Amino acid sequence: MRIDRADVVVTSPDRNFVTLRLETDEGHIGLGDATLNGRELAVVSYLRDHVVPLLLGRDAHNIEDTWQFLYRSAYWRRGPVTMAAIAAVDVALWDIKAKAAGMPLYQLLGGASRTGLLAYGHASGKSTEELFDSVRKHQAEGYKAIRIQTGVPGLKSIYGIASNATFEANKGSRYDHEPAQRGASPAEEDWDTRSYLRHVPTVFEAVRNEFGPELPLLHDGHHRMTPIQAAKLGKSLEPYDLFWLEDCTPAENPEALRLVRQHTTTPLAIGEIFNTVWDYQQIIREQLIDYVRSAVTHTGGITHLRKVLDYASQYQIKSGMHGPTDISPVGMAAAMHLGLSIHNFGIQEYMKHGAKTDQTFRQSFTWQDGMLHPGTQPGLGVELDIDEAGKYPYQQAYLPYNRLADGTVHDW
Ligand code: GCO
Ligand code: MG
Repeated sequence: MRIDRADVVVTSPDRNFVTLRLETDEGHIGLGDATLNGRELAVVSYLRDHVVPLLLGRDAHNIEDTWQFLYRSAYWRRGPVTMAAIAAVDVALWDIKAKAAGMPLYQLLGGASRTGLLAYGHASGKSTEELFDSVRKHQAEGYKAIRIQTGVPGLKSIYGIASNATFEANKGSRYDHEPAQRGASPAEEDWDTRSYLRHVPTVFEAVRNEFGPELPLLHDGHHRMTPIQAAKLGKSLEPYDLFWLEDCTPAENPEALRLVRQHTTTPLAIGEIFNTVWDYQQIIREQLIDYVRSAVTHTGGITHLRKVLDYASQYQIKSGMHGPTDISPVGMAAAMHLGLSIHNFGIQEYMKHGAKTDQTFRQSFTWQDGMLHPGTQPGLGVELDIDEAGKYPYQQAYLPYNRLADGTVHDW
């Protein structure tokens, strides 16, 4: 079975998505997500200009060989652009193989290891009242695990908060449920770590008092702390029994986690901006984390992320795949098939896409009682409506960034 057509589809129903669509001489269509939030067109060019010409005529069945060929022949390895492009090819080929076999993809990955995937959603609020309200709304939607982000006294805006405005299917004017905003330049936000460190434990105390000890709670530090600050936060959150503390320090310095680990038993999750198994080598070997945050989309596809997760399984480290709305429905489906099949599944992040996105990408996953399931359609179970996609041209959009009170740019 040969690849005889490859198209890169850029569409912006509620936000920008980049999708690779492969077609074979036997008429099978495969989809792969290549969306790199805020830098989408770099991956489009990588695919269109450098990868698509190499795919035409290749045997669609040779997934591992195609992966190795694209990775090694480029010479310039790793990095988000390269790995998102390779991921899209990889996932599209898995989609094709599963369709050719007439099976849902998870069957080819070893079959189901569980009946469904526990998923967490994003509750947030500027005040405690707003936050409680948001937690309740998520519970009403079925969520059984919830990420908690709140405003910090003295700060005007903060990551993960305003996105709450569109939790109810795009009613607000925000750019889907995410911090990225359409526009010509990134929004500037303010930041103060000392206020944040003082405030967050009081929020978790209030949430535990209101919602009890059972509910799994998560929190995202979004790379903003120094190692000693992260250690302090992890320690101060111990009484509230977090499911995880995410991205407590910047991901570029894995050694920082040694110091954090020495001080706290709060479980740690990291990796949404990692791209390869080599980014994880040290932190898995030294058991510095508890959850792998990578998305299939940004980590070289199913072929490569499965290698990361197999390695992690030797150390009882579990998956916690990235699933904000900038992972397209195609990327989410890939995550669900992989999560259903592996033994060391932990939790899946799940934010609902907007209505236009759901119309553009027809999906067959199910969401019931706080659990996701990829469905039983052959392949990934996602179809891209090209006419619908054509209605929404690409729009420039940027993630925000932070400055401290004295004007210094800070980690975002
Ligand atoms: C998360 C993430 C996202 C990112 C976004 C960047 O944990 O879901 O931190 O909200 O900020 O995906 O593109
Ligand atoms: Mg995160």
